[in-house]
Amino acid sequence: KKEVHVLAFDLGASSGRAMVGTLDKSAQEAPVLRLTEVHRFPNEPVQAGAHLYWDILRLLHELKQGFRKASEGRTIESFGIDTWGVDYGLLGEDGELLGNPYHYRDARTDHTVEKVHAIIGKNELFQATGLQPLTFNTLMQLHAAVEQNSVALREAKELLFIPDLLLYLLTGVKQSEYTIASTSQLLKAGTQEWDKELLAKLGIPSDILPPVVMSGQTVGELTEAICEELKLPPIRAVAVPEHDTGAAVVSVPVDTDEEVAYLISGTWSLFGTELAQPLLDPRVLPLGFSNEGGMGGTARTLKNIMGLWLIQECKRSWDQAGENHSFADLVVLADKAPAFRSFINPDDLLFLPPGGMPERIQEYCRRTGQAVPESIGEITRTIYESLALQYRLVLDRLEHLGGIRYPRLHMMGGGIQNKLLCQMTASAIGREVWAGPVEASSLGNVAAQLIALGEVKDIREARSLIKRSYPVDTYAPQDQEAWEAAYKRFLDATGQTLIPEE
Ligand code: ADP
Ligand code: LRH
Repeated sequence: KKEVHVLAFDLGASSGRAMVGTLDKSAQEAPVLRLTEVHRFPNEPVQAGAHLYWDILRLLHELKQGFRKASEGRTIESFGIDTWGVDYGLLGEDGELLGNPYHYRDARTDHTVEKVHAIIGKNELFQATGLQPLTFNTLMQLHAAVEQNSVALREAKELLFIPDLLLYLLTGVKQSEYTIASTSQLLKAGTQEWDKELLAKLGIPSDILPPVVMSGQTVGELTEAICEELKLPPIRAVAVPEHDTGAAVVSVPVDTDEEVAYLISGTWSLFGTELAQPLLDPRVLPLGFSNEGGMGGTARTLKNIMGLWLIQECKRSWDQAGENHSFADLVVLADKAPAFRSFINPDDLLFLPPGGMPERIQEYCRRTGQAVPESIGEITRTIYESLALQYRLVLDRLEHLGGIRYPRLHMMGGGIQNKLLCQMTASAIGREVWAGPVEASSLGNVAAQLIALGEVKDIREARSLIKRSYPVDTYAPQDQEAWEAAYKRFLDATGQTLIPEE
């Protein structure tokens, strides 16, 4: 066949999408990859009573529309699903879903980290799991469920992470793909083994955890009932890197052995590198880096930065107030606003939950004695500059840990459509930014399927293919003195230092 088509579902917070990846082998020199968006749909959480939930069955419905549209005029060889990390659904004895999965921004884990640390010390937990103690990790969610005496957890026979839950609803297969499992904080650091002793100490049942599967292999196919409903032939399901960030890291457009610094820019900004082994050095915990698992068993050593969530939430508030601006318009307004007036620490937990974001940003500036941004342009500029400067701090910390200097930064994901932020980042870090690809998670998802189908040899070859098919945009640093001065003011205003005091 000259063309091979696979289907990648990528469920981000800003939207879900069904993308057909086509490997075109007709080119004379070497094959190229094309992505075609066949379906995009909202993936909004739903507040019901006191809690925030996934709208999981609506998403199953949207995936079915994706299958239909993708199959118009082409044969789909396989499919794979990636989503954000940590969230899960519980199945009962009969394999039915026990209620709606919670969304990780739900408030029920607000005080769980301290409770967990009272049982297992901070350093011990980090050494065991390699992950930062983020309020929303599956471990924290499950401990909160234990404490709150959750009926669903008491009744649960199985736990499936969201992409595996959707895969189960489509194929009947129950598994846990490694990269998504690695976001849970339930695995022993750098391994594919559930840490049963640790879970027992926290009262979390480990017999509900399914077998861990490595990505890049076929794991099942669409059920007969779904094939009949959609009038489709059986399509095979591939375990792709089911964590969106894990999938994005597969598509870093570098096909040499050099160590790269990447920044996946979407709802979150994930800043880090890929290593053969997790970094469990005691210096790592205070610097904020986690070690998640990568395709092929690598360690994705990275830091979660609050990211474009801050903009999404401001936009939502302004839209509700009738001040409608597209993401592109917001960039224009920020560009016109005065530079370096006030800064926020984007990672302040004040900014984690949804709602009232412009006011919370103003409150932060007021509380830290800075000028309070008033207009939409001023607020967005504060966010973009603060993100760029936070990236600088995290890069400095990563280089401090590893004792190396990265020649450039690879920015990837939907956020690189914001050229102002790419430029600000290059200026803040004082070196080049190479931006691309935009649909990084979908490309990683597609690449893993092509590997499973035997069309692409390995990750290295997949990265070459992506590099060839999606050239990057480069940004050179500008106004270095002004950005250096701004960095010092940013650290002061946000009370941060290269090595934080405990
Ligand atoms: P997710 O993590 O939800 O998958 P994406 O990778 O799709 O996120 O990135 C979405 C973000 O990209 C939006 O929140 C927005 O800030 C940014 N973005 C998308 N399109 C544009 C644009 N045209 N101009 C500026 N920013 C954009
Ligand atoms: C990015 C992401 C990130 C997780 C967060 C919950 O979409 O998957 O890597 O930490 O969402």
